[in-house]
Amino acid sequence: MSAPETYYVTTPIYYVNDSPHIGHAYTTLACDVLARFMRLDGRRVRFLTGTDEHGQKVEKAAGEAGLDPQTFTDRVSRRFRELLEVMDFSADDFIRTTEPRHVRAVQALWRKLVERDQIYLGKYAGWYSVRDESYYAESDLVEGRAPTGAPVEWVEEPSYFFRLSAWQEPLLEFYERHPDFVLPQSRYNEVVSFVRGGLTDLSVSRTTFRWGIPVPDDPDHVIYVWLDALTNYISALGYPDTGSELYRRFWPADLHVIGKDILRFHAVYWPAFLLAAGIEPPRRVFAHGWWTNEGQKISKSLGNVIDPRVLVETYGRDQTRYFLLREVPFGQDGDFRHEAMVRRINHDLANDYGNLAQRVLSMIARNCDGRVPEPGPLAAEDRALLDHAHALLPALREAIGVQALHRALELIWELIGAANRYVDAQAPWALRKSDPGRMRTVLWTLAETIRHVAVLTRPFVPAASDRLLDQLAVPETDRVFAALGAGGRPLLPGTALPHPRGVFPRWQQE
Ligand code: ME8
Repeated sequence: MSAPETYYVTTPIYYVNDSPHIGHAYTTLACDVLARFMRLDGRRVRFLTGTDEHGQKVEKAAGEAGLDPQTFTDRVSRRFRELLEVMDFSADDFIRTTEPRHVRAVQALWRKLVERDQIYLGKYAGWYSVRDESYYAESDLVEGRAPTGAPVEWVEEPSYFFRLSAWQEPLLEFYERHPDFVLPQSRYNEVVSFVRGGLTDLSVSRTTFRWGIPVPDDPDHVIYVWLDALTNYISALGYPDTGSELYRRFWPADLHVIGKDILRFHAVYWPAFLLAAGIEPPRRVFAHGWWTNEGQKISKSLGNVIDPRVLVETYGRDQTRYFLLREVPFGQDGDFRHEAMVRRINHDLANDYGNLAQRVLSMIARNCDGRVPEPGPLAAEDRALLDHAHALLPALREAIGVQALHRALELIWELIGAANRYVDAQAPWALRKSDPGRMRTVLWTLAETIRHVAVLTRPFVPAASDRLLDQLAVPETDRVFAALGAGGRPLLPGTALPHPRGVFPRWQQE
């Protein structure tokens, strides 16, 4: 047998100056669904997340909390790690930029860049925003502020520079050869036009604060936080040990998922650093949109930050996961609204999906002695529904391949809709007396369809899907995509089923 295909997916590493909120949960959720999907599809997956702990912003936040930076970052980083459990995230590794493995990797990358004459010592004079951890040209400023609205300060200091300007042409060629390097397409266009506009060398060290990784052989300087942070994607694979098993297997990454705010760093600087160091760039960067809260920008100062923990306590974990990925096409901005959440919970989950399963399983419990019924010959309608179920996986692979997570859910719900129409049309309850053999065929067809749905919803709503698969007595080893489709492992007639219980409660106003 050939080795399984691999899949390496990463989240941004989150700043520890803030506690985790809906935006962080959203990015990691998308990666979690992709990672789970690929694992179920038989791929060997590496799913990385972590925290970005250096820089002036974190140094400042620690000072405000009256703590030294290491104690402060230990504390906040833990909250991001806890988020994994809160949201049922299946990350394989959690990297912190204060870990020795990361510091070693960043310094090695720096040395490699120096060795290849990609870094030189110069003088930096210009505008810097601590909030954005970013430098701005005079021409970037809008009414004396960064284009993001962040305040900027004039900075003059000796600095090392990365020869970014030399990478304009190679980057443009790279984008041309990889037209899906950045998705959505509109973001790709933004990146290309930014690079076409010209690149200037990038200041990659600072002397005005200490909380960072020292420049090798010149410890007055610390390494620019973005060069430090981006390197996490390879330090977690063991870089500079490029012969390590992890590195060989998983680099280049299949996908970096990020918010649109940090596109330039991932789609311009990062591939430039890598090309300059002779390392292959990642295969894709997907930039998703931003969430607002009931129409308002989410910000600490407005006091409207949404804590994922509260969402999970209020609405349920699978419900929150479903809502975030279904409500908004992945890549576009979204607005969090309580009403929309309740509608999704009650319509999509409780009515469409939950009721379908509950109705079918209760009929089987009552009329088939609580066992998987034995089907007779299949009618055209039965075949049509099963064909639809069998065709779903290839359609999902296509949607997931371009990170169209909302589309994947739509496709699954199209099958759920077809199954609901089929129950109504076949009316198995009416067949109980008139044609019990036909009733058994209909119920078997439905149970098989629900099995497909439950396996395919596992990446999105893992706990509820598994409760449903428990009720269908599907063994753990069969809860994978290889068990689906025409050549799969259908439900075995006669298998005893546990007593059915609803898996998606309705949301009730207290
Ligand atoms: O930028 N809606 O970290 P960060 C959707 N450390 N997503 C949101 C969001 C919102 N309202 N707010 C934040 C950093 N995000 C760097 C990254 S990577 C090498 C270094 C998400 O803590 C979104 O994914 O500011 C965004 O890119 C990320 O949080 C920013 O996290």
